[in-house]
Amino acid sequence: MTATITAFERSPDGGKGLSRDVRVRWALEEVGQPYSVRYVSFAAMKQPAHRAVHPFGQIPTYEEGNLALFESGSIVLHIAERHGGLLPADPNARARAITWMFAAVGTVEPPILDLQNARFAEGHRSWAEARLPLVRDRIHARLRELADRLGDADWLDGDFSAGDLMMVHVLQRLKPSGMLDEHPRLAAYVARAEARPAYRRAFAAQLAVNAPPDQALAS
Ligand code: GTB
Repeated sequence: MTATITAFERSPDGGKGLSRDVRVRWALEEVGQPYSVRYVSFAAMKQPAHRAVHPFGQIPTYEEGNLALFESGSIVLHIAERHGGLLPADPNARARAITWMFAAVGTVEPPILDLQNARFAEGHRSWAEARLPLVRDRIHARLRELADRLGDADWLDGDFSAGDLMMVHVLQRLKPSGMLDEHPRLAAYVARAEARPAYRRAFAAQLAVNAPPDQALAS
């Protein structure tokens, strides 16, 4: 049964691939499953019909038969558990890959989201500029720890997994800030993941909807 996911009718990032539907598109591409997309406006996201699937009025969602899910991490885990290619068969290795998924959204993503809040939601406050160095320091501390663990390996634990998929998408959010470039191992890790054919298909699919036509054609 073909799953239907939701994505922004027009992503605020203009097609940079930073909205969280890309995690789901990418996972589906990695496991070779087709999907359809229902595009929703900001207004539609807050309507009862969408909130019936996503209580917080956000994207992405995932619907397959009578199953409806929200939360990108949970959706990616569901896809990875039902189709081969994103989780190892060995139970311990599988548990470790899932641990990296949680680490991505629970440990690495929060300080990165804090930077977005500090710059945009709180940017007009008198104290906003003074807070930024603290926010950046916390991100760099996490990135150093992550880079130390990655070391010279290609992926976080053996083969590419759903843990890498989630971690890479979290890290991509830092690209516009230039902060990732200060951690060459992580920049290379993200570039390696972006070179995967499944990622490229997922990126192209969202770009086709979000970018001006000339940019989408050039990609
Ligand atoms: N924890 C949830 C998950 O992982 O699924 C978070 C979902 C979430 O924040 N969704 C965002 C959303 O629906 C879209 S991805 N926001 C609308 C709202 O809350 O009203 C977040 C996002 C937005 C914009 C950019 N961008 O422009 O770069 C990147 C990411």
